[in-house]
Amino acid sequence: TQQPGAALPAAAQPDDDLRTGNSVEALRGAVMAKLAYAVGKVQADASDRDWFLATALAVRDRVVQGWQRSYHTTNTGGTKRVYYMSLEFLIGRLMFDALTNLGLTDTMREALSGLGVDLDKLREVEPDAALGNGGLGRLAACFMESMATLAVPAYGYGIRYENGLFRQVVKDGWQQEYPENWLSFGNPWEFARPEIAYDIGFGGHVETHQVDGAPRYEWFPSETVEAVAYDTPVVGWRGHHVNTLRLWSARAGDPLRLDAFNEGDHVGAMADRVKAEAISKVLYPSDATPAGQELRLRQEYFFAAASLQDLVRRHLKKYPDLSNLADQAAIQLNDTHPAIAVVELMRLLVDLHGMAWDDAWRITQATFGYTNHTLLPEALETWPVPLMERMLPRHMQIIYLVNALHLDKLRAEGHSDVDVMRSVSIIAEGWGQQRVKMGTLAFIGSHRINGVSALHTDLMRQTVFRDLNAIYPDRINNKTNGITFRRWLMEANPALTAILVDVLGKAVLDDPSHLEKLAQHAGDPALQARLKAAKRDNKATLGGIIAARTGIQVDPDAMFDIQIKRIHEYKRQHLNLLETIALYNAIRAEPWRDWAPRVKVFAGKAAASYHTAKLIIKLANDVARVVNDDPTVRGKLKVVFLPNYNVSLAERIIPAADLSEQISTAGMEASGTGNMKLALNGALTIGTLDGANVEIKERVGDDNIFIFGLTAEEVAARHRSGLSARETIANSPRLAEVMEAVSSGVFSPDDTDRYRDFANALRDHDHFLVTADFDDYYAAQRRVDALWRDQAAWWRASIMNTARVGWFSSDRTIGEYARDIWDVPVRAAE
Ligand code: HBZ
Repeated sequence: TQQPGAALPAAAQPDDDLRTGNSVEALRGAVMAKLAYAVGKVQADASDRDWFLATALAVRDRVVQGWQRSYHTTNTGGTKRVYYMSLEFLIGRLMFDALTNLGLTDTMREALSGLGVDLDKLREVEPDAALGNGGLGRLAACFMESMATLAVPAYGYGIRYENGLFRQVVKDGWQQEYPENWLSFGNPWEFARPEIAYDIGFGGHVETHQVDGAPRYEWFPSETVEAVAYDTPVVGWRGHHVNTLRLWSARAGDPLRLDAFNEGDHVGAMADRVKAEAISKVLYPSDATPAGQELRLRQEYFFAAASLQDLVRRHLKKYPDLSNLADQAAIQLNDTHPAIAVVELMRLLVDLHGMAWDDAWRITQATFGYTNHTLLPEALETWPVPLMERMLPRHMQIIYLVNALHLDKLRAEGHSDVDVMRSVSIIAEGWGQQRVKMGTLAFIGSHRINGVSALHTDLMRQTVFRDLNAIYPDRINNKTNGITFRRWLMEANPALTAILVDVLGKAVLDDPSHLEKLAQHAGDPALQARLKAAKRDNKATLGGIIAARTGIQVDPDAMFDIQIKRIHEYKRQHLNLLETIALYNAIRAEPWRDWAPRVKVFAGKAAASYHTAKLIIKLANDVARVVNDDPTVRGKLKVVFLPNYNVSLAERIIPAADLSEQISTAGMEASGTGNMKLALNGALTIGTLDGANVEIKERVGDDNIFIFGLTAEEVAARHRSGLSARETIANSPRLAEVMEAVSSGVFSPDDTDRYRDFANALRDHDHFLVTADFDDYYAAQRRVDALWRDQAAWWRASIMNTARVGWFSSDRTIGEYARDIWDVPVRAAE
């Protein structure tokens, strides 16, 4: 007799298993099987996209094993779960995340090459899932990966937008927006869960009845939309733990019910269907400005309500009631977009589960945490009370009651100052219309409120939440942002990663604190040479992309000076452009001098309705055309605007950067996270003392960063002083010359008035203090030039940056959230 399994043919041995085996042969067999049976193609006819699907599905099988294991462990362990609620998850491509974290990248590359297929070509075929705008959405994606890495049992909750962020095309220098349908060829990572669906109500009326002498409220919505779950597994580093990103798709309610509603009116029924399903059709492309419209509020309530029903159902499968909800669930609100969840949970607890108000409020506060991502007054969400009353009548009642009890309590505690009461009230009066302040609601409904960098958190305490902070001094805390090193170092920059492993050992992959040891080698010429060669390769690759997309040829030996982020006046791409023009003028005046050759690269999207931001893109392209066509500055200065910036393009640009532009008006960038990615990859920062730049400076040291400009305090003082920009310009001949050139049409000969108003706005208002910071910025850039000319010193500084920014790992950030906000354990580092 044989041992069980001993007689199995080789193909069925564990490591050759088509579902789970991780050998080259097993992976190759798995991909071939997927191509045949899931994609339905024969090898000879398979396109790159077919191969990508087959490969992704084979990889997914390997993720699913861990997924089921993690689910089982969490479920039987009774551990508290974290729910990260976010209207945005800017996840990008997922194949290399999964391969990297499962340790299968090289094996898969070999398996495919045996089939004549190039894994790195397939990588480019995967659609870039852009279910977010910028920093806030990308942070949510990094956090999902870190929560899986740290084995925090977590769900991400969001919306499965059919259309992610628009695709940017630059035509004649102007941005044009095109729809991005990332799902059109199918999504191999997601699992549709049509059986997990919840009714979400809108509109209608509220009825009151007496139950045991107390009023009970019942909401009768006039419209119902179904939220259907789609699950994507999120695998952590080394595949130990796998979490779920659950995105909701809107589906019109039961068609029979619709028909009844419409009395055989087929056309009307279809119109209702379209209205219902519009909820998950498109991501609002606004960034740092509130979206405003009614559809946006419908999106917010839709996903908040579906997520709460989902987590309440999960809780009640295990426990008799919701009294211990806060011990089992921590809900994090990613900005105020999901803040209506505070009210919805109160409604579920009080109206549907009969809980006493005070108990419900205690549980709600203990369950929620709120992260603020901006202080810009124009970006703080408020909703008109009449709109809320119409769309969510019961919620509006609850908001009024929450507010009344909150203000009563303060009065009872002796607060009476009218301005204070006004500022801490959830309802804003004014302009003849009441509005609901979502930030105040989120604050009142949470036990912890956090900012995303030390400076931002301090400013929160001093400005938007000053009065609330005085009343609840322990609620606001700081959680400086972080980035996942798996994507932003290992996947994006394998050449640098290989050098780091060689010098520091493999442990650096598990624990970024090992990076610090690199500092000892900062002056080592051999290490500098290796890093420089790796960077040069990355720059040559980016140069190829630049040539393919713009036709501009760049020299990989020039300094790559990079500003990549959403286009916004507070981020001051125009400051960079004015300096570019000044430099251009200076080179033309003295072309014989030893200029440090530079390539200035800009990339980023402007909100479709943000006129000035789109004009800044046009200016970048106008300046690029003039500079790149001028033989006098050839070999010394090039300017590039790379279209359609997204996560995948960032993965190519960041490893090729020498200089990182982080030049926002101090006090306005809450944190920034691109600053961290660029420094980790060895770029030196030129920046203001804003957001996390302050903390980067503290870590890399003053000698290894170029700081310039007004501080946040000086910015506030300057705004109070009313100092005029015209005077500032008049006092700077260099700036005056640049302003005159832009204003008079030197860069827009086809339309000499194009930048007239733009320049005049800088002269008259300059809210973002571009003119005030100009001279100091120009001087800082000349210090950059000087350091670049001393390559040994430059590379020493570059190494110090990589060595000292390990702290900005999102594993560290998530560890802090887990400890200080969620009260959940994390897996210890290996
Ligand atoms: O969040 C960004 C901050 O500007 C940035 O400094 C920070 O690093 C990052 C992560 O904390 N904020 C955003 O990205 N905000 C938005 O994208 C946004 C989206 C929709 C809105 C408002 C803001 O309605």
